Amino acid sequence: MLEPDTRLIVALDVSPDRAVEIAETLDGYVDGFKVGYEVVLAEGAAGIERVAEVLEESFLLVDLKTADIPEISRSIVERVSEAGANAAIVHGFVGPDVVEECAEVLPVFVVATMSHPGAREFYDRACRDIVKACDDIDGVVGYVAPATRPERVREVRKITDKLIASPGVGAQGAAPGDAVRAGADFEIVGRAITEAHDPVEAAKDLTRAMRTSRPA
Ligand code: 3DU
Repeated sequence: MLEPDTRLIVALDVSPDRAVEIAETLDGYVDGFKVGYEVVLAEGAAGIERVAEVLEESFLLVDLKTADIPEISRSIVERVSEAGANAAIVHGFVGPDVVEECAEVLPVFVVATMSHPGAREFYDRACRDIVKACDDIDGVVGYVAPATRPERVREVRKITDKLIASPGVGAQGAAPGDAVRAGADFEIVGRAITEAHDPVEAAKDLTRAMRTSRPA
């Protein structure tokens, strides 16, 4: 289910109606879709359910970047799981106890560090320790590491065999294939697809670019 093929995950940071429309159109063309606060704040868990219902082939990753105490984080992931998600994204900086609780419920991608410039201030310093602390946890299927800074993807790749999903392609400046070449399994792309004149063509162009990229 979470196996990389096209290597593309589409971030649906759009209205629930638009998310459903894009998910229906691109189901099977891309490995997965990611929904987060944009959909959940509009319609609650029902927004996740609507996207999950139209997917037959691609997986659904829910990104609430959960970062609360273990019990609350677990209950968030339980709701996400009930709504039909195949995996959830949980922050790594909160510690392995939080990650472990969540990973008992649903496969988890742990944020190892982030794509924006401010992540250099604090998150990057914790990146290696986060991966080392979470790598033996059953249910941790992978990490989120930034396409904008492929050296961080390489750092994570060196210490784990688990999946790496990398956001930051397109709108945030990384080129398609940068993160895959550094060792990522998936690239997460939002606005470069959702704001494209033709999202289907944009997704196809990106999958072609990623297919030609091979890990260094
Ligand atoms: O910049 P884009 O429109 O391609 O969207 C990137 C998505 O990935 C968006 O949903 C954002 O919340 C998520 N993300 C990052 O951009 C950076 C991270 O470090 C982690 C998640």
